[in-house]
Amino acid sequence: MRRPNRPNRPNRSKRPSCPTWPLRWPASRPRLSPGPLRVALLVAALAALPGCEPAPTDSTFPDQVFDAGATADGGGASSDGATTGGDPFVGTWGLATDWSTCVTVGSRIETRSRKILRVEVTRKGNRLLEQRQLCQIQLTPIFGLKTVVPQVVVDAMGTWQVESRLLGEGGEEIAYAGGLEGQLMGLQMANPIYDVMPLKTEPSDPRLIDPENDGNPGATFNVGPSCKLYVAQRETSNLTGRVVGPGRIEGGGAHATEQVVFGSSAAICGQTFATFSNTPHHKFLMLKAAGKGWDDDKDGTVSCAEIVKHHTEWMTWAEPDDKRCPEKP
Ligand SMILES: [Ca+2]
Ligand SMILES: [Ca+2]
Repeated sequence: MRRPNRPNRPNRSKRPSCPTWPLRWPASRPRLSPGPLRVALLVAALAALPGCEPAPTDSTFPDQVFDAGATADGGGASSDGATTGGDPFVGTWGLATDWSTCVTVGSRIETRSRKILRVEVTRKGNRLLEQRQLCQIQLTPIFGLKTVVPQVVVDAMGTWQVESRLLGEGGEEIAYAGGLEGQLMGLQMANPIYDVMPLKTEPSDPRLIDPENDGNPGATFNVGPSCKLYVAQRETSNLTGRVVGPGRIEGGGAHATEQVVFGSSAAICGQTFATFSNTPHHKFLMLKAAGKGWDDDKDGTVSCAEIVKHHTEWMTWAEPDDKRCPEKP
């Protein structure tokens, strides 16, 4: 079933170019087979220095609104804005995803992508209608050098919708089948999951955006202490797991990254290397916010910042271990 979601028009008072994230529901099977994934990284064994990270700015993009007539539960609001006494799945959740990628640079090494998201869940039957927002992303260093995605790039992603399923509710175990999603950095697409990526040779592709307004096509990532990389990136993924307790879902998933590099401030960080998504070693944890004491400012809602601040209380990231990267994918 195709259920196009029409986002509100973005407020264009700040910047002329804004992604709109009209996420359409899949009409055909997803293509997650990644083929030769490539990721750009700095390989020179330079001394590792802290990467810079611009201060966060407000998102210019509006929230999307579900049009499916989803119902909130009938419970009352608790002090932290999460519902109580109603549907155990409805309300605000924190989601931490920990993706494993193997990079071939001579030998294979593992790098991990650690993301913290805020998820607002409503429900219709066994469908969980999730509005997701990326709050923070951290990439583990490669050869001591870290790629930093500036917060302004993260904030420009706005929110998007994912439709997940609960399987076997009422039985002894409930499986969680997370919906397919496409997370875009440095570009917008009519269909973030299925549209073809821009070409490296077409930096004037109108779908590219410039979140940090630096005049370079797409998003600018900081690599190491001083190198800047100009990219458009899509991550396609879905989570698969199980409900392991009240308000707690754990598991792994499928994940693929497509990255188009338009240029770099120095040739040394514009090189690309073969990568593959290390499926057996992905993991995620999704935890409902109700009753956790995350609402530090007592405003009745749990914000991205509050989820980020408290995530270390419940999420343990896997440390990179090259032994997780097999000899052959
Ligand atoms: Ca840019
Ligand atoms: Ca709050």
